[in-house]
Amino acid sequence: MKRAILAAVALAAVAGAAKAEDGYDLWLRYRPLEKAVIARDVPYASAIMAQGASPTILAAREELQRGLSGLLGKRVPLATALKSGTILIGTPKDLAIAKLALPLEKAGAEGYVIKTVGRTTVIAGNSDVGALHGAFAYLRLVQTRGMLNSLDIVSAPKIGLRMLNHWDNVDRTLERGYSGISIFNWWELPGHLDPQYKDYARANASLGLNGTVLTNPSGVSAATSLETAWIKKAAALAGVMRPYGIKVYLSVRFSAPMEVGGLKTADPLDPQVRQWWKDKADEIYTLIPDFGGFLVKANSEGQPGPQDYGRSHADGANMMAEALAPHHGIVLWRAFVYSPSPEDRVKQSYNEFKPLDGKFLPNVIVQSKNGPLDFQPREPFSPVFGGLPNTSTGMEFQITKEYLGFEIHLVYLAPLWQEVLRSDTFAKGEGSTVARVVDGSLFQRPLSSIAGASNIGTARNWSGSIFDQANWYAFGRLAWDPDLDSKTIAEEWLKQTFTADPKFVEPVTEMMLGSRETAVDYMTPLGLAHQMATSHHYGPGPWVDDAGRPDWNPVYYARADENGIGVDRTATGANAVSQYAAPVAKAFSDPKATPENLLLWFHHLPWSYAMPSGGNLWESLVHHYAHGVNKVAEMQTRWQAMKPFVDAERFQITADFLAMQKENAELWRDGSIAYFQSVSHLPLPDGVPAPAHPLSFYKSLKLPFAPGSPGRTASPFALTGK
Ligand code: BDP
Repeated sequence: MKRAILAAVALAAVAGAAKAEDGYDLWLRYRPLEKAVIARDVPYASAIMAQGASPTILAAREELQRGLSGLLGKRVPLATALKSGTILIGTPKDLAIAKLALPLEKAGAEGYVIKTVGRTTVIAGNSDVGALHGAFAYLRLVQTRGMLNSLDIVSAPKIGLRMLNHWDNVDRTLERGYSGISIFNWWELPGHLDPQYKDYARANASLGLNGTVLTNPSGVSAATSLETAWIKKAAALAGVMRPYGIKVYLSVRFSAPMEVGGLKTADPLDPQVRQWWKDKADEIYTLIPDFGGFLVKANSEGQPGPQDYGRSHADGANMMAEALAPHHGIVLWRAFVYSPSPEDRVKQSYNEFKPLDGKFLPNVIVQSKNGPLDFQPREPFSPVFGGLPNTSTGMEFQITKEYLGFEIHLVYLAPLWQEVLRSDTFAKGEGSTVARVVDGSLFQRPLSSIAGASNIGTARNWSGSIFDQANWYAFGRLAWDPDLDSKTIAEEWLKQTFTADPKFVEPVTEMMLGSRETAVDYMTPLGLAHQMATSHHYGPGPWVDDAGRPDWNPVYYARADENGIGVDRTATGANAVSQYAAPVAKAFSDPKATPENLLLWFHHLPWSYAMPSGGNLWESLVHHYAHGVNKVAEMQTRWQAMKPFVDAERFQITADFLAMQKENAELWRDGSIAYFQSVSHLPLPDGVPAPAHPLSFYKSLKLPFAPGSPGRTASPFALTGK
């Protein structure tokens, strides 16, 4: 009995502040540090002196006080005179900072300097927002247990526009959201400002994000939000974001002049239409003087666009750009153009935009998804990156895990994004990485941008799962610096979100880093793509619907038959390789030179193809599925061992989701193997157990809501045939 009590006490001591937490505080938890750490590592933080009184400086001061008071376990006072041990924050507008000769020329408009000067910690920016970013960076250092004795840091964002794209509808449903409904309560706006808006702004500012698109680019929300009443709602949100350096943008529907303006046409060359957009822009800027601009999805998946009038994407984008230019607004024109055609789908975006390179006005950014298909677990980089030297080309990632297990599967996305950003386009020879295209340096573009389709909703923990917060965090950190390493980001996030104890941080970092490859293994190994059921994108396609028709996705994207599997995208097939720069095209044309993890993306190969890594293609494929499931089981075991370090609530949701992920991964493995076996007629490799169910079983796999209904916003509780 006594021993049990002692053990419990010991456990509580290990767990430290592991009180029940619901995840609302994200990585801005500011729980008390150990006394020894404070004494050793956090000097010169006994009071806060802020220079200036702008809303942004006040926000920085408030955050510093909140954060340090929490971390140091006592209220840190504000000071009006500089004393030894004070934190001084501001800009060179203030004499105390100006005379310090800080290296602010390297900090740019939004970056910061953090420097220990004598017994003072100075946090400075060229602008108030820069200072605010510095305050958050300083708090990150304290939370991640950095040594703060002699700081000498300069940091500036490498990419100009760093934004979240909300696919939020005006009725608050989410296109591809798995964390509740939209946090933007349009019904109550502009009358009531939910306190969550400020926390949202704080979280984004802590990462240095500087823009947010409030509405979904697909569907009618993009028209409704241009009505005057809605612009006023957006203006109210802009008011909350402004002190945090975040501009609001709206998605706009190309046909809005008709839907909202009552015009007969939306033809971009029609003078009345052009005037309508100008007037609309003027109206918006009257209400939101620092409005960011428009995000547009046009002529894609049935959305209206300039091609409806025989005009080009450039005609459409430039019309809007002209309307926004006097106000310094930006058009983000999406390159995700998908309309069913006999042509290989992955070629469409490049085919439509390459001929328009150089035809866009300077305030237009063409925003491309990372891959040429659609946010798959793995794709090669889109040839739009590097292919448009005379166009500002922005990156679009998907933070919400539409194709990676929604909020249920633990998949840390930074390795995926890093893989893309580090891919070499060879557009200007070796070293022409996607990151250098996106940050504008490769082609010396005036504008640069990176966007992430948000995973935020009304779930108390914001993202549906605790580990999906890491994807929001990682997106923001990579947006600031696309050269950051996904391991560093994972460690930072874990230390702030849970504990800095290495016994927790090391194993869980490793688990996070492997998690994306694990999902690739059980979903779409070896360069396969889009094996998700057409209706929901969560689990494997059931392959045959109730009417006996095969699900289009697995069939179209795997092209598996008796002879082999994969899509021939070389010169003998769809020739998508020709869209890449010569050295890349050459490598992708040769199965031996194509990375094994993209093999079936570019090649249709016989099942007996000898794999460089050993075995034949069939054996290798089966092995990957099995490996993926085993890895999820390992994640489960590893997480169980972390129980002493995590509060009960956040431990349990993660354990529950991992159990569901394990069950789902088995269905992915068994269903995929059963399907490919049904077309290849090959026996299973030695030692591989037969799938638990016949192929017909997977037909009955359904999610408990109708695809395309508002229910898509809800989580499927389980993908199960039981
Ligand atoms: C697809 C999604 C769809 C989005 C589309 C897009 O399934 O819901 O509207 O992307 O990016 O992946 O516009």
